[in-house]
Amino acid sequence: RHFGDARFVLNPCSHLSPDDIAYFRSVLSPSSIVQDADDLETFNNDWLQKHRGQSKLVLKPSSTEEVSKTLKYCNDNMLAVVPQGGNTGLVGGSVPVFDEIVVSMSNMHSIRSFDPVSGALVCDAGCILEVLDKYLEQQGYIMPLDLGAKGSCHIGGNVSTNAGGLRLLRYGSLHGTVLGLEVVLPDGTILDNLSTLRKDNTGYDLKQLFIGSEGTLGIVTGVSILSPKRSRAVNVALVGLNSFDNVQAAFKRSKDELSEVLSAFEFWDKAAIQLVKDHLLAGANDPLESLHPFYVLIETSGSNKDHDDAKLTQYLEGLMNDDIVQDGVIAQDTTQIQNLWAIREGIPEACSKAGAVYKYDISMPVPVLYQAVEDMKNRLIQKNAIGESKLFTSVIGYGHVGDGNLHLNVAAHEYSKEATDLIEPYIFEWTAKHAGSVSAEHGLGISKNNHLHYSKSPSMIQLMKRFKQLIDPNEIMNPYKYLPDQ
Ligand code: FAD
Ligand code: S2G
Ligand code: ZN
Repeated sequence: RHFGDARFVLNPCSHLSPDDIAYFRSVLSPSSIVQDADDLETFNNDWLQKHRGQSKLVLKPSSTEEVSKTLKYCNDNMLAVVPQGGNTGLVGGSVPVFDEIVVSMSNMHSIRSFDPVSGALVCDAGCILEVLDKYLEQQGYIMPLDLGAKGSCHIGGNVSTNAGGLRLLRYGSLHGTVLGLEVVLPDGTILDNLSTLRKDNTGYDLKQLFIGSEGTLGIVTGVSILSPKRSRAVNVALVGLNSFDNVQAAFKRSKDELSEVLSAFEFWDKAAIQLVKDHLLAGANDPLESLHPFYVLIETSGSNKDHDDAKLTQYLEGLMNDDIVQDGVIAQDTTQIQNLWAIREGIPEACSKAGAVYKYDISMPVPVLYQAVEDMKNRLIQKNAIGESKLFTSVIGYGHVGDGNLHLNVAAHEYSKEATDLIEPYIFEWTAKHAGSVSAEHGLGISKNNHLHYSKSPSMIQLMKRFKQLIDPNEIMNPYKYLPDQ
């Protein structure tokens, strides 16, 4: 992001003073205050290494009270703040644009309570997703979401981005599984809505407004989430297919024949697996003998292994007999299950190793899901912009079929205005034309905030702005992001 970019109307936030540091030292422990230039680096750079801030101060509060005092002071003194969880966000939302103060939730990682009857888990926002899933595994339960970033992302960040991920098909969105939130507002008010009730129809459901608000309304400090029982029997199969029509046919059949035990249906194309083989699986063999135009990973999760095995085998045999799939394997043990998932979860990393990758996380009706990849490829061919010694090297498609969510990645040698202009606004116009959303699950951050109008009406955007004004009148919360620039 170029500094002094004419786009940014510098909001009237002030800059740090020695008095500010003195105040934070009076509230937080010395180890919770980071000012060393080297230590600041990780907090100023996003996972894609595409967005870089200049923050001179990172605060790591250890309690909701400390967050409240910190935010109130920042609000009273017009100091801009970027809340940060695991910093795995992909839209530039988790790092400063200029020298905003980073409030990192990494020191708030306690599990507060777990109810083994309902599965209601209450924890600090800074708990790492994978740590929570391992804790629940001991209790016979499972987190209702799973992402490739599980080893670093925080549940507070997941809630703040309304993360989707690999299990949404089975367990639904966080708008359904989050039972309550504890949130600190910019003025320091602590909203204690950490309910563990499944039903509570008393007034506006305020937590919903913070789910997916990306740090622009307040800081999530506590999460109450409903975790389902962990299935005793998990199966994973990988199949190779010749067309996306066959991917759709396999998906439709999976809903009929696997039905209640279906827990994931992920696809990727040949370009994706080629990158994984080139950059991650070096040497390891491809589980399917030859390269296929498309791959689908199917997971079932149920209570009776024999029953599920029979269902899955019958489903796969039917696909083979009807020439919907060309090849397939069923994992025989947990190691093979992990190896198959590692291919799918390795695609983002493999893409980022392919060069400067332009990422588009779009949702649309399933029938046109892969059309976006084909139309993009054709466009770049027509523009003579893809291939050896051209601007772009490959166009990759993968994602969550059941959610109608495509991850379109366009790999270039480097980020440039010329490359960007060949893809944008084309991809956003394409998505709007196909009644899709320009951000299915990754959110808006600073990458998509000025493309919001492709998916939301002026009246919707106007109401969002009014709500932002109501909650954060000083505009200290994650400025320059999420909503369109003035
Ligand atoms: P951060 O990146 O730290 O922050 C994300 C946003 O939330 C920022 O705007 C930040 O200001 C705000 N925020 C963070 N914590 C808080 C808080 N406590 N209170 C208020 N605001 C806060 N995303 C998906 O949806 N589905 C996927 O399948 C998926 N897979 C991924 C795979 C990989 C390999 C990677 C690198 C990322 C993936 N992501 C995916 C994107 C990212 O992991 C998610 O957006 C995740 O929810 C971000 O969590 P985080 O803790 O890293 O948040
Ligand atoms: C996924 C991760 C990020 C990306 O793998 O499901 O959400 O787009 C993505 O590579
Ligand atoms: Zn995804």
